[in-house]
Amino acid sequence: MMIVYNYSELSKQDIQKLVQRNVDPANEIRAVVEEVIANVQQHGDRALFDFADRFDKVKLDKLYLDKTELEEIAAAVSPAQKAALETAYKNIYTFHQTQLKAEDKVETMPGVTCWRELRAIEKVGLYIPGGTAVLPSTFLMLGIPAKIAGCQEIIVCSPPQKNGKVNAFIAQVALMLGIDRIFLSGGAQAIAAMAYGTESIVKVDKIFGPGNQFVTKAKTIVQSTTATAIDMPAGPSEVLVIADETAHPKYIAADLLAQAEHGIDSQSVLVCTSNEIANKAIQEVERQLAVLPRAEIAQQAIDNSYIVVVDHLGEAMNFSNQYAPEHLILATDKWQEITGSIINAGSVFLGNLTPESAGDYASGTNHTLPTSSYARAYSGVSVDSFVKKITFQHITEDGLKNIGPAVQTLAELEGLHAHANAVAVRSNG
Ligand code: HSO
Ligand code: ZN
Repeated sequence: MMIVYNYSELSKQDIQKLVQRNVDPANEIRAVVEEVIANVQQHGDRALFDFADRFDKVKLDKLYLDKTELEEIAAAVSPAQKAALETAYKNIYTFHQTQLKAEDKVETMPGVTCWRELRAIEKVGLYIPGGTAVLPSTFLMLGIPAKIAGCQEIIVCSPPQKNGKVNAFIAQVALMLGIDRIFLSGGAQAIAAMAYGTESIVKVDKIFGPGNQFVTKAKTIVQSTTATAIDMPAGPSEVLVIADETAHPKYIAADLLAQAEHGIDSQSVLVCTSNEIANKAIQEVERQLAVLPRAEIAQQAIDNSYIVVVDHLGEAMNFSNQYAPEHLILATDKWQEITGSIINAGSVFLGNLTPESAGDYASGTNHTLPTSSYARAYSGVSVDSFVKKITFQHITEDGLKNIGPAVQTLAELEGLHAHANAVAVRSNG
């Protein structure tokens, strides 16, 4: 059951406590993960076979599925399912494609030109989880921007099912993306394999993708022990719904539950402008929850969730900015009046007809987003996440005359004479 708080009765400390989540650094997880990483570093592919046996309960004779095998597996996807995946693919592609923009060159002084150019990260690793819910949509959300960016090598790891294969939808997405190999490895071992490389898995430059606590811990460890970057530290998924009297309790409840069914540690927060809305939403949550196939999971997440009653939408926004939600739903017809005051959020859903599910799957935006209040400083995954922006500059003879004196003076005031010389030798012929 969701606890209801009254915003006006909450102290600063109460709010701080309410918005805090997943602060436990899970050090017992670190020990397990470090051992897995060491094992993969030492034994490479052999360790991956052993872990598949131990954790995924499958004896693999080969570490990957090739194109022919993926085609065989994907044959089980129905035409309607394929069409839905294609709609999602098209919208995500269309939205992300516009992110690849060249920047203008800037002449900062006559003869001194600076600019930035994009270069794709050469080798990226995508981790597609296979836990309680297999998420082919996550594969689309990572694979499409990687393709648009032009990454040369895209390594994909996903845990094998008991039959030593991946789910048909994952296979289908691989084919749509033109990826013809999926490595059958999951958990921390897959992250270690992509960070250090094994006989058959190439060491990548950046690792993407959500996962359980072991996967997330492995990502944070390899980030500091190798030169491998990660997309972001992704925690359990969360939503914050802001609702006023123009909202529909039925819709609010459905959105809260869509989040809750992700996992027992998911969080759904409702911030609403009256006790009446809160009570109606609670009733609706109970009604809808009762018939959900994943009710057991959703119930636990709902128990870990809460409602804050505020006096007005400004106050709601204030709380939301402190929470910095991964997903923010503005369940109000007055959404246009408050979007300007959003400071911290991963992805925002405007009005009563825009469910988070649309963005989770098919509207076009990315669903790989900062959780656990990382939205204060991080953005969600986009084409930007798969490129580097390299700065360039060119100086002409005139330019050197213009900029030279300032550079020499600055070099001398820092006591770095070789720096000054690098200008002087060019200026004095
Ligand atoms: N809400 C999840 C994404 C997802 N939902 C995948 C359904 N499938 C994190 O943004
Ligand atoms: Zn979702």
